[in-house]
Amino acid sequence: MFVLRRLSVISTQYLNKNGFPHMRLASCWTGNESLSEDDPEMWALIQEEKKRQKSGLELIASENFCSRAALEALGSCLNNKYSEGYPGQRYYGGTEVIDKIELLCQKRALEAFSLDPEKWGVNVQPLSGSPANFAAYTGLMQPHDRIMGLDLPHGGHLTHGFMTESKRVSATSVYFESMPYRLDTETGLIDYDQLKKNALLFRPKVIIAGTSAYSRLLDYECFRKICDSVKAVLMADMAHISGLVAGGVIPSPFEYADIVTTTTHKTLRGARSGLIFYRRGVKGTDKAGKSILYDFESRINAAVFPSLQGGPHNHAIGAVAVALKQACTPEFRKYQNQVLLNAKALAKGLLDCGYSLVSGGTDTHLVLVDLRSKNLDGTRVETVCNKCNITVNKNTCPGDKSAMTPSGLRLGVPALTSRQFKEKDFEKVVAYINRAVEIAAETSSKSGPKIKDFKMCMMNDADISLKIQQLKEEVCNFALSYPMPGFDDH
Ligand code: DSN
Repeated sequence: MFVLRRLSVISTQYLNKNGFPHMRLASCWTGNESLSEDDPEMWALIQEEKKRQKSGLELIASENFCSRAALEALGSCLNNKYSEGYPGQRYYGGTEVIDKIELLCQKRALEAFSLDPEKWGVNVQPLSGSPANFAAYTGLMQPHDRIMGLDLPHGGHLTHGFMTESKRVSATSVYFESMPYRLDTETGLIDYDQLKKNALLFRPKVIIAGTSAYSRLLDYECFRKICDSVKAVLMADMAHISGLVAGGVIPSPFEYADIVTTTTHKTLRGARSGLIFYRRGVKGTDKAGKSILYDFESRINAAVFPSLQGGPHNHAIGAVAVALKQACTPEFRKYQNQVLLNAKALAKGLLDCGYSLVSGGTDTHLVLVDLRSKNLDGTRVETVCNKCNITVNKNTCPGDKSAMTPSGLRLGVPALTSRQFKEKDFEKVVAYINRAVEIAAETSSKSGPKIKDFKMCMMNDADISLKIQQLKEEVCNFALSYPMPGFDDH
């Protein structure tokens, strides 16, 4: 009776159509049923997504396939534990093991980037990249302090302060005063001279060296000099490239930055989470020869908890620790080398087919295709690609006016490299993309000016539908012939 009364008070979702509790709940729910038994609907959706991932070409630059080992930790009992606070100073009991896990994750994070624990510390609790960035800003600045980041339409990230003429879009621009820096539209490279001039006028407290759609290496030394000229903190957001940095195949921001943030699931190939690294220890000496210490540690930690977050996601922290161990292996370095080779092969293949790339090529894991020379836009090409099992994203290119129909297509190689793709395989990938672009061009020539017309034409024109179907089947067979990490084969 008690169970019945409690249930009727709590929610009618536990009652069947006659108003009685479901049999399982009325008896004793053990919670031990498998997903397929307990929730066949969700199980089927997960199978559907698995199939989509396996049978497609995943070219979203920020995505990757996490290892089986990290996924195991992610789906573990660590999910069950609250542990507000930090190792040794928690607000909950029963955190002895969680403390060990968080400390292990911290240790591995420092090792993965070859950092001396006397000079660097790390907070492993941010839930992802955007929360990590906002926590870092909150720790470093007071409301309305000034910040400079690469403008979103020029390859920056929302959290780097994006705002439009009429709207402060990102919370970074709402709570802080943001001034963007941009690319030189001729070269497609960051305009450091203009950044320097504007920084001298704007006097920001923080300058962000970070990107989400930029295919070239950042000049961290130059950022450092600019920061020093205005006494700004240099914060590197290495979310996209942190795997390449850990693999030692591109320059590291740690030599020059004060704070470094990252996600853990892009090139780094871990579970979805975020990290904030901060300098600690001795910063310098004062006139009397006394040591001046960095104060980032307490500010960053307080910003993450208790200022912005509650209980850490211990299952994610455990899974990130697994991925960080993997990031210290020779195989990981080899993987990151292959990422660079594949990106170069992709860029070359596209250039050979007559595509324009912003900045003309790549030094990293991604390329940004400018479709204006093909009289197309990213939205139309993304739509066709999606129908053909090629997953890409539309992206703004410098000079674009609309974010809804931008002229660029961002393509990244980390996920397919995790499926053992090599340069030769990317030649085929280019051929498939090129066919999708040709279908988009044909559809565009046959349809009206609106995206709605384009989509209607894709569906209703028999010739185009057939071409899409043929390409989809070929792509599907091609993709299925490669292994997929972390998946059971059923
Ligand atoms: N969503 C990520 C990206 O695609 O770059 C950044 O948050």
